[in-house]
Amino acid sequence: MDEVIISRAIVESYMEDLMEVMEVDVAVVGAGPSGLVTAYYLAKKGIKAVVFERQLRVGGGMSGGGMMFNRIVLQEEGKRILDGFGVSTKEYQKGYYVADSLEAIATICSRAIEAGAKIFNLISVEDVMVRENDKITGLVLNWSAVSWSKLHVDPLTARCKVAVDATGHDAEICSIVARKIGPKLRTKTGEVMGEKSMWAERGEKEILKNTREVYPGLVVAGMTANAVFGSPRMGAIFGGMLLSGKKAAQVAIKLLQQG
Ligand code: 48H
Repeated sequence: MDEVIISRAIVESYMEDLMEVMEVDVAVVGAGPSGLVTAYYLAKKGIKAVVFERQLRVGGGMSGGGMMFNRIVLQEEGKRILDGFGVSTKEYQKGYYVADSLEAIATICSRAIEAGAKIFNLISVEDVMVRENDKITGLVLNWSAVSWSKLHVDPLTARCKVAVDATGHDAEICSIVARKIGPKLRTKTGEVMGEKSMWAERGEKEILKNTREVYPGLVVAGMTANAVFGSPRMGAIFGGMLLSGKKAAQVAIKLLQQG
């Protein structure tokens, strides 16, 4: 066993992938359920997609299920998405299905990578790249450890044709855009409107309408979509996150086709 060979293998293989994603079709921020589903549906269509995740682990809020009971609930349409991934679900009552949140997230992540998506953990997106036509043209990256250590280290960048904000409740990328570029999001106020209190039925219904291009070159997915457009939260029902991820991929594909 040669430790240096092991080290070289890790560094070379990682760098190869990192170099590869410096220019992609779609860059997704956040490896929660919506971001991973988006990446899967893009990769399945042969689109070059990358996901940057701040944390050590993937899965965002899904792994914790509801209040740390690692189970999620899905309605019929959400269950069908999990069926497609081969994740088992159990009917609890008519129209309510329950699944193991760890099985769900592990499977979706594995299928996304298998389909060709690249996923990088421990990298935070701290800004966006823009050009004269006010279009998002890339993401600004740094090691999460840099911000956690409160170090001042300048970032690197990755170019993309479309970016997807799947950062969850905080809608981080949209907030950066509204703060740095101006209140130009396609919301009523131009700003991130802020998520509203729990109303599962409405939250789940509105998330699909909210999953769209919110700024040239920037699509919102998952909880971010509701936070940006001022729709309610929905608790531990996860169908909306999966359906939103699928729709975000479709929106991104349309944008790529339009050039
Ligand atoms: C890199 C980042 C950055 C950054 C954040 O929170 P998530 O699970 O998001 P969704 O929208 O896929 O799923 C939401 C769901 O988990 C949830 O919270 C629900 C349904 N809540 C309902 C309710 O009522 O509370 O994942 C977002 C991911 C996380 O892993 C973050 O670490 C990551 O994005 N992230 N990664 N750069 N700047 N910001």
